Parts: sequence; structure tokens; C-alpha cells
Amino acid sequence: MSSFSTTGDSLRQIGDEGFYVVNEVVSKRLGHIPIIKGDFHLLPAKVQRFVTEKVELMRPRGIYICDGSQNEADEITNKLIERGMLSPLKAYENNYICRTDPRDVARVESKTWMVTPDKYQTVTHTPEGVEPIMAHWLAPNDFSSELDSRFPGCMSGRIMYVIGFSMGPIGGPLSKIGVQLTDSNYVVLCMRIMTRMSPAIWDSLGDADFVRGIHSVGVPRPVREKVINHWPCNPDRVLIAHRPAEREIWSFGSGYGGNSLLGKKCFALRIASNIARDEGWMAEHMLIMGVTNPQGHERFIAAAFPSACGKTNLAMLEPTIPGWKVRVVGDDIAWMKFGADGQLYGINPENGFFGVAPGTSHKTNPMAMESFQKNSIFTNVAETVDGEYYWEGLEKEIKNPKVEMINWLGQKWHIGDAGKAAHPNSRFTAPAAQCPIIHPDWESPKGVPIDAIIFGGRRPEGVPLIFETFSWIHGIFVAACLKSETTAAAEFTGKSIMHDPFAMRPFMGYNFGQYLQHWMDLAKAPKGEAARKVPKIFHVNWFRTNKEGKFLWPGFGDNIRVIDWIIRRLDGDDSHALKTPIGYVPTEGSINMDGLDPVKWDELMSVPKEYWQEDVKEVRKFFEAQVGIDLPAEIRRELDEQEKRIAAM
Ligand code: GTP
Ligand code: SPV
Ligand code: MN
Repeated sequence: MSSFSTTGDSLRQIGDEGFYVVNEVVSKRLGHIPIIKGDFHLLPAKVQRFVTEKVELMRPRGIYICDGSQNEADEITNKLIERGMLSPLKAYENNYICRTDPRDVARVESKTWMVTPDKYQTVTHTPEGVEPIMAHWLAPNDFSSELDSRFPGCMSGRIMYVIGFSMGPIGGPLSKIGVQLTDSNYVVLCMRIMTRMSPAIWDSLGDADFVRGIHSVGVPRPVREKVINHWPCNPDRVLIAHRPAEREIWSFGSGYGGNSLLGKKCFALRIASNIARDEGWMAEHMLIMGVTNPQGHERFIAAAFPSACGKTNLAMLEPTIPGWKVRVVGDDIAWMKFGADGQLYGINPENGFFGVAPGTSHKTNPMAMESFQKNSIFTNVAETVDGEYYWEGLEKEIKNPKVEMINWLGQKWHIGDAGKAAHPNSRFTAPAAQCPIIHPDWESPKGVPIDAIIFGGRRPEGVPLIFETFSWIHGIFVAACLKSETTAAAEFTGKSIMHDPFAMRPFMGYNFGQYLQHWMDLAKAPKGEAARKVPKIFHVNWFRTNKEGKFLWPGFGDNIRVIDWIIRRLDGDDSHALKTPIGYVPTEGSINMDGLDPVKWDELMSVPKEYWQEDVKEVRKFFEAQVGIDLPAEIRRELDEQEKRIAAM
């Protein structure tokens, strides 16, 4: 039973924020806690219990039960404007800009943990002295003490928002419900865009369990340090911890992106991949796109690239060759499950786009630009005196190139000045439904049929524009070898090539060897179900460079030319693929280059023997160091075979 009960309505004003007490909750331990909005009694009993416990732990001065309505968003937005945390971008309708504390600008992989009783549920058996890079393990006891030193009283003087949300269409067979508690109202506004936040989720919860998210910026009142940019955070004390068995997320100290919008990476990838393994499906860092060819036939493709490597751009691609049509289902996360008919189906669990701003322009990604002309939030971009957003990549599109701006650090700035207008990981948060090419089936509860999976990364050297893997298992091997240049999406500085298997390194929710095994097992249908039609797996690289460091491939809208090749392969056209040791590459002339400036085919498509000999050695070391005995034998065999093929080149 809950130790709370509500008392009668009393419209007493509390604090200086213009909030009124609607009713109160009485805690045996804390006495009266005002409910500022919503009715506690309308929450399912298990949600009431969750809220109760956490109120007693974090001791907010009031509780605000969110309903996701426009009125609520307006109320919170106005409050944030008054306080100086948000300001309207006057050139658009209902668009706002926000600058963070410059110490809180990206995910913090080094402070992100999985808490499991057995270490090897989380990490692989790495040799003595080798730090696992896929998932970080925290022992339950250590977690308890980390928690005890952060959460008790962490919401003092602040309001705790209760956000009930659905990942995936409300009530859908692949959808899941979460409840996030947070003391950041900026997070409430972003979660409202990124997830489905509505009282309707309580009805759909039924007997099912929900994922618990506990988030605090970690700055109880009275504050001890000056709050920068009205953005409270506690960078020295950041902790993002997951208890997969309990389906629980604890996030402290950061208000940014994947650290604080708990529905996204924490739930939809790290926790969901655990649920997916238990229930026989997959939760992946993938876009989903529908591509219709000039003959009018549509195929759905999922693609996994590491953070800031082009998912949003590919998902919304505007084809440069005639007759093709692309429509977006999702731009970052895919939940996929094989149906009893043997077909893989995927949904986008999200409701919005949290996209990288720099590099986004009418030239590169017009459909993203159209998506955020209203009802969107921009974080760490620059603002012109005319009330427009600005970031690197908009130089040629800005109305007045001499216009005065405030850069992401709050300083006066003009194009050509030193430094950057926007932080490289600055982002737009926009409702997916506003995208002009959102797929009509993007909210289909059962998902769309996935026929191909693409992996890719930023590979300046050695890796051809496109290759097709030989089989499901070879595809899994190639995905396990995925590497990419580091980007600003996490805390890394400088450019180096890092391993990012399946584009999931920062989001891995359990032992990577078991994850590989899970992928392999998915190819086998349970008794009574149709044989599984596993998607073909491809690898792309939009980022190969010439000796001067210039991209060899124009990318963006021209990537449709590669998708065209992929789709012809799916359709069974065997005439245009050349077998190489790493997979099938296009024969010269088999990619439509009409209307393109000449492309250096050999430089773009070559599979250099020396490069791949080095690569296979490096991958072997990587597997030994990072996967060890957890590496499934079949994947080791793929490595051996690939090594032999390369040696015989
Ligand atoms: P996350 O949201 O972090 O998961 O990133 P993402 O994978 O969705 O990446 P996004 O599409 O936002 O692209 C990131 C950066 O890569 C942007 O600056 C883009 O301009 C750039 N980019 C995307 N596609 C291409 C491409 O085809 N060629 C080149 N050269 N750059 C690209
Ligand atoms: C990523 O880094 O892959 C993102 C942004 O999509 S965040 O949600 O901050 O993780
Ligand atoms: Mn992402």
C-alpha cells in the first residue's frame, strides 16, 4: 500500500513560480507534499508506489503530474522564458532556443553504467588489465553507495515532474511504457516531443510492468554554486546507471540529450535490448526508411551508423535521381521483431527527432529543415538578432551573412569570427509528425517489413562506398567489426578511428558476446512458425577521402544511388556485383552516376589488400581483447575465413 493519501483541494500558492497547490499527498515520513498539478489517485497503484518511494528519497517541494497537453507545455515554456532558460526564436512559430552550461553538452560514456549482480552479464571476459569498452559494469554495492551519495534530498526546493510515456504507438504490441521522474522542466518539454506523453498510457499499462526512470540535475536548493546560463547541472557528479533486471534507470547531474531524456538511449536501447533478449526481438541504434523505386515498389531498410554519422540524413534523404521516393519511419532507434510469417517488422519507438544541427541545411537535409520550422527546441546553436537559428553549414542560406549573432557560448559573433557559432553536438528537438516525408505507416503498431540492414561508419581510408555481406552470419561479423572516426556526440576529443560494433558501443545493455549470439539465434524460427527471412546485410561508407582529405563521394541526396544498387540486389539482380574478400562490391557502371560530377570510381570502390590485411589483424586483436571467450565460434570462423580470402587476393 502507498503511504500517501491526498487531501482536499486548496488553491494555495507556493513558491515564487506562480504554482498553486491542487491537492496534497501525505507521506508518513515527510508529511504534506503538495501536488501542483494532476491527480495522484488517477495513477495506477504501482506508479503511485514508485512516485511515493522516490519522493521520500529525493524530497522535492512539490509534485507535478504531466499530461502532455499543449496547455501544460505552454505553461512550462512561459515559466522557462521568465526564468531565462528558454527564449523564443521570433522568426518562427513556437520555436525556442536554449544554451546549456558549457560543461554539459553531450553524452558521457565514461560515467554510464550497467548494474548487474554478475559482472559478466554486462561485460565480456577481457584479459587481465584490459578495460572493456562495450558496456561499463558497476557492482550493486558500489552502485548503492554512489546512489546514496547523490539522490537523498537531491530535489530539495525543486518540483518533481512525473512523466508517463509510451515508446512506440500507445497500446501497440511492440510498444513499452515508462515513467520518468525529473526535476528539469526543459526535460519535460523535450520528452513531450520525443515520446508519446499522455494519460492514455495509464489505461494501456494494465498488468504490464513499466520502465522506471529517475532523473535529477543534481542541484538541490539552496544552490551552492552559481548556476550558469540558468542551466542547473552537476558535471563532477554525473552518473547514468541502469539496473536491467529491475528495468530501472538512475541519471544524475546532466540535463543534456541521451543523459536526461531517459526514453531514448537509456530505455529504448540499453534497457530495451535486455527486454528484447528476454522476449526474442531486437532494440537497435538504427533509422528506418521506406524507399520507393521508379516502378512504384516500396522496400523498408534499417541502417545503423554510430552517433553523428548520418542516420537522420539518410532517413530523410531527398533523392537526386528521378523517380525515387524516400519516406522516414524513424531516424535513430528501431525495435524489430520477426513475425510468425518469418518477416522482420520494425517500429520507431520515438515520437520526435533529436538531431545534430551543424551540417543540416536546405542543401543537405531539406526535410529535417522543414520539420523544425515550428514547435521545436534548439539547444546550443547560435541565434541571430533577427530571431533565427544559425549553425555551421548555413553560411550559404542565411538571409544576411553580416548579421550579428549570439553564439552558443552567449557571446556576440559574426560569420568569419574565431570560434564556432554552434557547439558541434548542438541539436534540434522536433516532432516527427512535422516531417513532410514522414511515412504514412510510421505509427503502425505492428511495424513495417524490413528487408535490408545497412551498417556504416566514418572510414576515411580503405573501405569501399558499399559492399554486400555474404550471409546473415557474415553480416553479423561485419557489424561486429564496425569502426568509425570519433564525433562530438560523446565526450571524445580529436579524431581517431574507434571500434563501434553495431553502432551500439555506447548503448550496449549486456554482454556483447551474448548480444552476437542473440542476433545469430534470431535467424532460427521457433517450432510452428514460418522459416525466417533474414534481411540482407550491407556496409556503406560515405566518408572515404582522397589524399587531400576531401570526401570522394558527394553523399546526402546522392546516397540514393547506393540505395538503388542495394534494392536491385534485394530484387535478385545478380549481374552487377563483384565478389571480393570482404563482400560483393558494385561492378563499374552499375551505380547510376547520371548528372554527377565525375567520381573517382577506383579510389571510391577499391579493396586494398594491404589495408585489409592490417585490418583483419587488428580485428583479431580487438576480438581477443574485447570479446575473448564470449565470441561465438561461428563469428571466429567468419574472421578466419575472411583472413584466408584476403591472403589469397
Ligand atoms: P545521432 O543523432 O548522433 O545518432 O547522429 P546521426 O547518425 O543521425 O547523424 P546525422 O544524420 O545527424 O549526421 C551527422 C553529421 O554527418 C552531420 O553534420 C551531417 O551533415 C553529416 N553527414 C550526414 N550524412 C552525410 C553524408 O552522406 N556525407 C557527408 N560527407 N556527411 C554527412
Ligand atoms: C546519439 O548520440 O547517438 C544521439 C544523441 O542520438 S543522444 O540522444 O544525446 O544520445
Ligand atoms: Mn543516435
